[in-house]
Amino acid sequence: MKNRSWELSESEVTDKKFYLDRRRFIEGATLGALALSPSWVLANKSVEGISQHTGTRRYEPNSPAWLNNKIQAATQGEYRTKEKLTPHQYVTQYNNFYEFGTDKGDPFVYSQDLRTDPWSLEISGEAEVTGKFTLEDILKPHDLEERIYRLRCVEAWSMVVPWIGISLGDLLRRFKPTSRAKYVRFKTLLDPAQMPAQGSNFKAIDYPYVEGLRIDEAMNELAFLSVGLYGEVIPPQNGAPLRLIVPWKYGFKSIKSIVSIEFMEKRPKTTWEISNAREYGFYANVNPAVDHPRWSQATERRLPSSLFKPNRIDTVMFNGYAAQVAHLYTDLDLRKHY
Ligand SMILES: Nc1nc2c(c(=O)[nH]1)N[C@H]1C(S)=C(S)[C@@H](COP(=O)(O)O)O[C@H]1N2
Ligand SMILES: [Mo]
Repeated sequence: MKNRSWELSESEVTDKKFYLDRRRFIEGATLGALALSPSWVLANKSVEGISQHTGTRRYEPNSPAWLNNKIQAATQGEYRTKEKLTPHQYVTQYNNFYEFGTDKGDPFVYSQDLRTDPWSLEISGEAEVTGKFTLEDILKPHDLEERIYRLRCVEAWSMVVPWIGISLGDLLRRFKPTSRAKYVRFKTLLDPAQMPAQGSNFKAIDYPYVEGLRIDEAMNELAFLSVGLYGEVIPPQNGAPLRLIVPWKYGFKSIKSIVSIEFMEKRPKTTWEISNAREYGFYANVNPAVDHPRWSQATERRLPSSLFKPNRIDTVMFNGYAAQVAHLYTDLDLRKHY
């Protein structure tokens, strides 16, 4: 294979058997670094869910057979990194999914009953083909591939995750976007009965969660839709059954549990921009030279990270994907368009 610019360091075996062996190993251990108490407690939830937090019980996907089969048939894609994978337990128990609470452990505890089958995706706006499609219709023509990407949160932590899914551009082209399609808007499911924080009186952000990309960003080779991770169906806390992955941008662009994709002429307003435009821009490209008003972006904590082993590394422009995406921004002042 060609020497790829995103292959930054040490090699690691990544086949599925390895995942499963590793999984068995990490499940035996507890995850001391994670806070075990949710930010709020749901009146109608038993404490039973909390016991999952000890890491002894694995997520049992109730996903349909066709999807499990597709995931099992996924091939190794060419987008990889030689960096160490972030352990499964961190990837699936240290999450941002505000619909289920704002503590990192909340999504794992409160999302397990999310109904992901049946699931439908509405395609609308500036395209020749629009309508409501089942997840199966969406995925049917595509073979799944595994891509190992870095995920860099604006909170200055990062992970390395083996996702399984499809190229976003390959999917979008099927709907034949018109020449007026300059942007793409994505929306997360709005369902307070299933996503308890959406019904709270003290919402951290507006719902449904909305994200967007410029059409050329959406068509970039790196933009990805994930339906799996670590060789299995993606668990709810990571955005089941379908979530976006935009590895050169801060994690908040990688919207979870998508129910709508709309081709638009005008730039959509996105959730974090609406909540605080000074702190979160539309572009949100990973950029060590442009600090967030409340914290530096020059370095990041690569998980697992602890007080004694912070594992702090330098943040790289475009999260290490400049060769693939820098050309998208040659006309843009990235200080102004953060
Ligand atoms: N719908 C929705 N999508 C979301 C979020 C969210 O709160 N709601 N959080 C974002 C943020 S801030 C990050 S860092 C990533 C985290 O993805 P992970 O939990 O799979 O690591 O999801 C993003 N997608
Ligand atoms: Mo984030």
